[in-house]
Amino acid sequence: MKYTLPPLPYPYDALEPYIDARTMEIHHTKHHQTYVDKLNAALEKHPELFEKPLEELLRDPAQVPEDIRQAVINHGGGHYNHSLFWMIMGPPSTGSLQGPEGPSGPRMAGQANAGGEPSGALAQEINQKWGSFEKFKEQFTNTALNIFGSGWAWLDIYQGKLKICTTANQNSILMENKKPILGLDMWEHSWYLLRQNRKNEYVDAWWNVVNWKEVESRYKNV
Ligand code: MN3
Repeated sequence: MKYTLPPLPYPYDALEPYIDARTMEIHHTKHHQTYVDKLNAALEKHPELFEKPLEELLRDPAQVPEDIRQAVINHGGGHYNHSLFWMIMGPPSTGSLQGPEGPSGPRMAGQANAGGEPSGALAQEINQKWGSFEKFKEQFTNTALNIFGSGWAWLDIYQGKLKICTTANQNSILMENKKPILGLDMWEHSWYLLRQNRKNEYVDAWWNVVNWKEVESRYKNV
């Protein structure tokens, strides 16, 4: 089956004012769509690969024929990374979000309370490993800002433990046997329209839209 662009689980303006609607729309309908299209175009040369889960191809790209291997790494990785990225964000718990019935209406299920801090077992492991959530946040932020060129910062699980790591381009961390639970897109298209060169503002703002409930559920389902 051909890959298709997954719909965003919230409207384009839902992450305002931290990530603007125009950036979200272009990022989703142009950038992500292009990864989907180019992944499909590559796999059409070896259609039997449509039957395999994308995770499997990304975990072990050696099984992908050489003529499309790099295209699958780039565009399959791009599709996988962005699909995760949309899910681990959500409307901030303070800000302009309103429920479907207006300011006094209920928030949409599963869409509230982004930002803040994780809870439960994930919070415990973060505190154990980094000392506090603030220290974790600082290290993740520094790691993201130190990426040279385009790439991603990740909170992942490797050999049963939480780690912070980065990948270049659209490389998937599945290739390194790591499981991503939180990812931050550090390609310029993620912030340039709103913030130009001020990528530190983008990272600071992004923490307000992290959907920790989703990250926690990925942490539990390892
Ligand atoms: Mn992107």
